[in-house]
Amino acid sequence: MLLLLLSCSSDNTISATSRSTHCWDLNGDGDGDEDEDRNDDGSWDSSDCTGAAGVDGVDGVDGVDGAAGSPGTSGASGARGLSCWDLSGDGIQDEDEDRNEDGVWDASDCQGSSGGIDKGMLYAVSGTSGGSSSAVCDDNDDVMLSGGCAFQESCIPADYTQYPLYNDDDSQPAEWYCALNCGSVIASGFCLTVDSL
Ligand SMILES: [Ca+2]
Ligand SMILES: [Ca+2]
Ligand SMILES: [Ca+2]
Ligand SMILES: [Ca+2]
Repeated sequence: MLLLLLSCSSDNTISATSRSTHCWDLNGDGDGDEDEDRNDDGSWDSSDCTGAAGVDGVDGVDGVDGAAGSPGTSGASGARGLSCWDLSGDGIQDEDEDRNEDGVWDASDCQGSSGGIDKGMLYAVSGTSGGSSSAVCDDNDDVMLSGGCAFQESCIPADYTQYPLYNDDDSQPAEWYCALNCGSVIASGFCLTVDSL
């Protein structure tokens, strides 16, 4: 594009001067000078009119949080746990896992092994009269008998005395002494572990 400049001389004659207004023509001489081909592509056009880079803009404000997502789907079920009786952990009812030998594999088979003498349990007793006598171990692991001694059928106890022996002596097996009108008898009990029987 050419800009036509008109001026009047003192003698009222009009002269015209042309001047380049190409945006790339930095020195306004109408020629495409080498330093005016800013992008070095051999052409002088509007693509050479790029100005200096602007300053960085100001950061925008943070946006608002998005809505919560929907819950995920449930996970797959875990593997089935082991039964307490399944000592081998194979899920099979092995014979030795039926600890109480009742043909059922359940929580009653989950007893731990005996840790020795159990308080209050009697493991062996002799000389008592069965159902009429009973015996337990006391806290000192001494046998406490009750119900008297065993009687022979020919010896009906019209009168007898009885008292425990060694109930407080850990070094002696506890006994139950019975003095009958036809003699005397000693019932003995022992607090033992099951493995000792
Ligand atoms: Ca020029
Ligand atoms: Ca160019
Ligand atoms: Ca098993
Ligand atoms: Ca069982």
